[in-house]
Amino acid sequence: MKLIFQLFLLLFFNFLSFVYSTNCGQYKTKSDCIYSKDSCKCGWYACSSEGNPDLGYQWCLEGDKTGTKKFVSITKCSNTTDGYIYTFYCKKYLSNLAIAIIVIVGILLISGIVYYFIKKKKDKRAFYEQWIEKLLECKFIPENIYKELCEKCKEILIEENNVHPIKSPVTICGNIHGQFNALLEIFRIGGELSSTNYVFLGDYVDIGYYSLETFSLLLALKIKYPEKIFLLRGNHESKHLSYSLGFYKECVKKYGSIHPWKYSCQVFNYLPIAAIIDGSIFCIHGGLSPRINTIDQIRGIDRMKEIPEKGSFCDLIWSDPDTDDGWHESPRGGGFLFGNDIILEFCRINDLDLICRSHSLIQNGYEYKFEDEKLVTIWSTPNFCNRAGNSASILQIDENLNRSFKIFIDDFEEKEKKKKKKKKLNLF
Ligand SMILES: [Mn+2]
Repeated sequence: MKLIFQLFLLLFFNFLSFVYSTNCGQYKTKSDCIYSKDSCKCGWYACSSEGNPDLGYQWCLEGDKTGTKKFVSITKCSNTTDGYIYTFYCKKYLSNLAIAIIVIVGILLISGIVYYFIKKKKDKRAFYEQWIEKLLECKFIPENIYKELCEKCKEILIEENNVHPIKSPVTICGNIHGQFNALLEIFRIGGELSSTNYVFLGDYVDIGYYSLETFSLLLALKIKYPEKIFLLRGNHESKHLSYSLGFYKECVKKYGSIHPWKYSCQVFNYLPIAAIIDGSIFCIHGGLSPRINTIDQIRGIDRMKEIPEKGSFCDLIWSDPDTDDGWHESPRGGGFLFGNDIILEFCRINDLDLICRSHSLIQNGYEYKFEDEKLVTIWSTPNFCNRAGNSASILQIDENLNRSFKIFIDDFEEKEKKKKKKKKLNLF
């Protein structure tokens, strides 16, 4: 394909140079030719010394305004050395021909370029598909491919807003923390991408053993389905936490290099802070901030950086709801504890039905913090750390914004044993 494209370019530019360099003769003036238009019956004519200068003949050509020419006669010129106006004819002729050919070549060129890019896009899709196949088997991919995934994902994420708008139906997923089985289970029970979008509330890495595979698969799916998969930022998507809580060590162990961790940290900085579903369900990793009253204020945050230790950006990622009204210091060290009065006020100001967040382990997989059901915590890692014994959940929102939770537990090993033949996961 590349060769055809180059050939097109070559032909096109060769032709252009041919048109502009062609000179059928030295144009002088009409009067240089002894035969004037009146004395010659031709509409256009040319006296050419190229014909046969010794014999003193002139080429006499006839044509009309449409550019059609025909040879009429050869008439003897009395002064053939006095030049010719052959150029006049020749250029006219060429200009029409040139336009026709330029149009044809132009069309071919444009269709060639369009075809080239469509083909390239398809090839790229096929390229990611083969790695997705591998990642679905919980195998990590070569370092150069992982680097490419990160680079490509940054290009997509930079286009997304701090508060990214998402349309229902959508499946909302909480913390995963490198438990790869949990991610596969989410897709199994959540359904195919043709029937639902997915938004993940952050904390993909650290603690579990498969942070790299989990994050890689999410990146690859984000690239393949940028309008279907949405990844928000959790507090673990930071240099500081992912260095000390497992992801860094896992990268070094699996790749023998710190570079994949560095590429990942760059991607972390591009992840959106929040999402809003059909304008009424607000999704965030942690919670609210005393410095933020409106969603518009979140849109103004510069997110392309490490999560700061304090300030509104930090609060949104780190805060937790609490039974006491008002704002209180958080035992986590970052963010705040906020009460139901704060939640109700934020929902009222921003016309929200629900705030969806993760960030806290919930024994039953999800929890409405208060009876009015304006804030829910979703946790998607069953049996956290292989010892918490908790259930996990996802929240599905349909086109009418009806909510339904799907609960799952850590019974993956038993399921595997039961399966005589391993059924391939069909996501799409
Ligand atoms: Mn968290």
